[in-house]
Amino acid sequence: YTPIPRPKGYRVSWHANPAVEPHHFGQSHPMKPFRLTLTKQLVMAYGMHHAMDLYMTRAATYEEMADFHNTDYLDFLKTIIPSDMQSSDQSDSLARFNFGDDCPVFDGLYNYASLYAGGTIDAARKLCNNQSDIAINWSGGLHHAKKAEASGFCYVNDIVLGILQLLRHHPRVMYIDIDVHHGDGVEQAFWSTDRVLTVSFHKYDKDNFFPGTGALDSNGPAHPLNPGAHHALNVPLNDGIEDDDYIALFKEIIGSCVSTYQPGAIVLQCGADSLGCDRLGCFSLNVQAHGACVAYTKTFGIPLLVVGGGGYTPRNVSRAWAHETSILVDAANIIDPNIPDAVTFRNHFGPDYSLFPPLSDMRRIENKNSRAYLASLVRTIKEKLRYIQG
Ligand code: TV1
Ligand code: CA
Ligand code: ZN
Repeated sequence: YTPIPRPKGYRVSWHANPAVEPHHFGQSHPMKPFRLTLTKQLVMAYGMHHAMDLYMTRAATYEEMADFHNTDYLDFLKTIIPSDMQSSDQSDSLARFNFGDDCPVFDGLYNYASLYAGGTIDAARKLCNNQSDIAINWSGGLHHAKKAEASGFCYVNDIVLGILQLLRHHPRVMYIDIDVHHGDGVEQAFWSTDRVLTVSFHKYDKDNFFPGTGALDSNGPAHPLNPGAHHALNVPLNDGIEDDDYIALFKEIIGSCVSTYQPGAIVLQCGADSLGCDRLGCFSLNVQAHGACVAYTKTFGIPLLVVGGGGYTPRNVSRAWAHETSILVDAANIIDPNIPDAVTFRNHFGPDYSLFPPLSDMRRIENKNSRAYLASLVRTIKEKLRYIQG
């Protein structure tokens, strides 16, 4: 391969710890940390690691995680072991902290959660110290975790911890979430402050799609004394949204939000379950369209923290995150769309061995988002932005 040169005019940092990758949620559980191994193999086979500063991240400390999480929850997380899942004297705590099928107790759980959280905190600090302009942690992005509760495969909310770091240096931080699920944990953590504007794009079906929150008119507690009122924006979508509509919607909404709010830093959650053919998702996006959102967010030239999130078809998750890494190091136009021969686990990318298989055609889902509906979303969100100041 040819090493990718460093981008001109800005610095990109990569924050990872390989010890995250071997964790197993359990036999049939959809969350597979192995997708991070596949992502890293692609990034290295393309020579992109030469274009970034590489940091081996450390586990977040208990005290760092306690910046957001309750200590009784962290104490439980730290001590619980897999055999406790069957134990009757733990069943109250397991229920209280929402452990179960979605959030199982597996070997090394505390290590796993503190490692991905440490990556996002380190990435945020590099941005704050002006040692990086774009900081990437693909193992983070676990947007559902609450102060004292696991939720939706998420145990520690690394995004909240990263934003808390950024708030030490920036008056306003904007959070963008393109995971197919609603970014409820991040929204809730900051819905009483006007210093964070959260914007989530997601499939919304109150009764039939997790987590069931994130309606267009759900914008945080509307109490007149709440400075955070109106600072949670939601873009609820239906099944089958396609590339051009999604990109246009993303640009319209995010462009307006950035020019109104004037954030000092942006956090972008790149959940790859919004791709077509995802095991849990229901959108019809191709890798290029998912990447176009990352490319557009980068055009603002604002310090950018990029994290992963969902994504349940590992070969496509790694395609998207490798492509997005190439966008962030300004190499998308020079990397080979055919997956290099040297990639470890290359068999996962057959039979096409392409970085851009036609995901939108491989599993047809009827597009239930009419142009009129999408136009009404844009109109309503622009009206909501009138309450927001930069
Ligand atoms: C074990 C084994 C757990 C197989 C969970 C899909 C499984 C799911 C499993 C699953 C599954 C969900 C719910 C229902 C809440 C439950 C990382 C009352 C085939 C950020 C989290 C989705 C998404 C949770 C996380 C959802 C993220 N869907 N098989 N579980 N209950 N949970 O619907 O946003 O991507 O599906
Ligand atoms: Ca989302
Ligand atoms: Zn998701």
